[in-house]
Amino acid sequence: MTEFLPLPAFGQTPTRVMTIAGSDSGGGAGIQADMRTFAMLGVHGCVAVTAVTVQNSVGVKGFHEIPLDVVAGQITAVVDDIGIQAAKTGMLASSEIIATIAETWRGLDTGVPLVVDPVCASMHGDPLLHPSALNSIRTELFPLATLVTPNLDEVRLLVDVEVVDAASQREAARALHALGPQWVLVKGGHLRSSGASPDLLFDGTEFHEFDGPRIDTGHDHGAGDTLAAATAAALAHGHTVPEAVAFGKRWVTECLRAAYPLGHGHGPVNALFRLLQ
Ligand code: PXL
Repeated sequence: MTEFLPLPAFGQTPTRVMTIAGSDSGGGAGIQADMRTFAMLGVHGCVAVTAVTVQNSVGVKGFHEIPLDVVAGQITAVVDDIGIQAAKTGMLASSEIIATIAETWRGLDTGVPLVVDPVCASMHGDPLLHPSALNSIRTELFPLATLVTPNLDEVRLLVDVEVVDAASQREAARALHALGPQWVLVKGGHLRSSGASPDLLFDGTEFHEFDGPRIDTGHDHGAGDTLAAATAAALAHGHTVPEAVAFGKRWVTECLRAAYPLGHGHGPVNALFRLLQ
């Protein structure tokens, strides 16, 4: 990968991006993954923590939700003072937290792009969202989103479409777009039958296809977070959604190539690939 985002000059305030997401004690996914990608791309990452997970490479043992006023307060404090050029959401845990974020975001009226990664479960299948909160993702958050980035499991939960081929991927994109986001990215990385990783982007009119190699690694913890974070960083720099998605996909592909084992379970994608020998 040769082209990255422009870096700030020495001592110059960088572009700012906020992640509204959960903490992963294992350091592989969640806000830790987002901040790593932001740092490696030369943007200043700000954080609104929604929940603290207790997890390692083997699984998520539980999580603690952050009080609603603290979730809202983090977002407002950052936007009011530091200012951001884009934001993304990850693990949101509950319908109350989602409603709080939606209300806060609407009130701030930042006008900046919002990427919603509708995280429902960890790669181990451990829940990161109460099932009752699915509807809040659909009704509260999707209408505010510039881009939503579900994987195929999340597609099934959100719109009850089983994506098995290009036609059902288009059907899923249409159903998701009807929920109100400006753009939908149906990620094909979990299409196990395919040797490729075809992602489909849709704005309600036109389909854009993004082909990339499927990187066969057992270590892909944090891949979805990293894609959404890199895409948000590119949007913050003023790229169009198709350009930003193309960039995010190239970025996560390189992070997947450099993924490493950690602990006894699944290791994380590696946003530090540019530093490696
Ligand atoms: O990769 C999805 C994800 C997001 N956020 C947190 C997580 C995970 C997966 O485990 O733990 C906090």
